[in-house]
This record gives sequence, C-alpha cells and structure tokens, in this order.
Amino acid sequence: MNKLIITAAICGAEVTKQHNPAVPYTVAEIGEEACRAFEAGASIIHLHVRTDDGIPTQCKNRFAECMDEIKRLCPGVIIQPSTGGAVGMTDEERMQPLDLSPEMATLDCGTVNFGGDEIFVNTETTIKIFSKKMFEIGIKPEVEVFDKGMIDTAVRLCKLGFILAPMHFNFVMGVNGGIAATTRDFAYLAGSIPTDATFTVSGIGRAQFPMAVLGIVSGGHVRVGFEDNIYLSKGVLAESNGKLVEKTVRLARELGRDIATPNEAREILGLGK
Ligand code: KMH
Ligand code: ZN
Repeated sequence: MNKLIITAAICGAEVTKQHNPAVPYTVAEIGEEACRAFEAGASIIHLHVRTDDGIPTQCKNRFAECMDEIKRLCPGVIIQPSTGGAVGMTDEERMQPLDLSPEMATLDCGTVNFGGDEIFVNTETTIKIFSKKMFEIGIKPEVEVFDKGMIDTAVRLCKLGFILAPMHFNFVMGVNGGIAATTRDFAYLAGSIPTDATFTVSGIGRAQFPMAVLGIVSGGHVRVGFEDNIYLSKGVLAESNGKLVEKTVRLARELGRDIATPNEAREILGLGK
C-alpha cells in the first residue's frame, strides 16, 4: 500500500484554550505545535491562525508570520492554509492566505449547518471564485466535503474546468449538521470520488481515531489535530497535537502502513505538477 499522509489540523477556528489549554494562538505557539506534529510524523499542517487573544482571523500578514515560523521550525513541511476560516467571515476575508501562494489550500465545496444555529456558507459562486483563484495561482485545493453532495459539486466543477484532476478530498465526518462518522458513510464517500482521486479523512471528536483507522486500512490518508478533537483517549486531554499524530503513527505501524515524508506526500498528491 502507498505511504500514509498525516495532516495535522493544529488550531482550527472554533476550539479554544478553555477546551484544551494547549490550543495554540500566538505565532510562537502555532510554530511550536506545528513542530511537535511535524516531528511526530505529520507531513501537512492544515493552518488556521488567531490573534494573540485567540480570535480567529484570516489576516494575510498573520498567516505570513505563522507560515514563516512553521517553515523555520519544520523544514520542508507542506503548509495548507484554510480558506474556510470561521463561520460568518466574508469571502474576501477568507481568501487572503491565497495571496501568499501556498502549495495547497482548502476548498469547501458546499454549505452545511455547523452545530446549533451556525451555518458555514459556501455558495456555488463562492466555490467558483475560490477554485478559479487557486487554479490561476497553481495552488492544489484540498476539497473539503461535509456531506456526499459536496463530492458531486466538486466533480461537476472539475468537469467545468474550475478544479484540476486528479482531485484530493478531505472527508470531514461527524460535524453536527454534516455526514455522520460511521463505517457505512465512510465507504459511501470513499466509493463516490473519481478513481484517480486521493482522500484523507477527518473524524470529529471521539470519531477521530476510528475514522483514522478506516483511512489507514483503506489506502486513504488521515487528518488529526485539535481542530477536530482535543482528546487523546476518553476523558484524557491531548498534551499537544504531536501526541495525536504519535497515536496515529502507532496505529498505522500496527496496521502495516508506513508514513509519508513531506516530499513523499508531494509525490502522492502531485504537488508542483
Ligand atoms: N472553521 C470551519 C467553519 C476549512 O478549514 O476549510 C471551516 C473549516 C474548513 O475549518
Ligand atoms: Zn480547517
């Protein structure tokens, strides 16, 4: 089987230090958490940034500072900024990190209820504007899907030339409002993407490691990190993103899957082609 790409979603936009004191806010904290994840085996850092007091921001300068710090501490790691940002941000706000020409960025392919009354809005026009900009700059989108119809949207936009094939998907499973984190639904998503596509899976909350195992054994890839889950095991807060990556590496090794370096991940994902 091909090597396993581990993405670390170290920060997110929703989780706070009240949930887990190790959630990073400052540039230094974000650099340190990225480094712990990288040293444990992550080849991609999925990046959201915060102000020093923890407010999510898509400010280009803040992204630039955090990306420089991550590059300094984690040589060669792939940095994948979020264009999802936080619920309620405008498209202009969300798109700012694309101006830094990262190798990858997320492309959220549909609107979804995001817990309670929150709505994460991604209209077709938004998706087209974001994907066109990524296409023009040469940024590989990671297509974020929170439900199966979002795969169909991405496939349609790929046929229309907005997204380049082969596509890379992230199945986000277990958001309240999105697809459930079940084995059946995982098989449904994995069986619905084009045959030349790659995918990673992000299980939310207690589904993080069960979904990681499905990603490992199916030949897919895995995302872990505080953005999706703050616990190492039931009732035990993870000390760092590195601990979540270490556990994923242990599971992968037990199941006979080797871990991809950043350059191996670039090869698997066709980055820079
Ligand atoms: N924070 C969520 C509303 C992404 O990074 O592209 C959206 C999100 C997806 O996290
Ligand atoms: Zn994100």
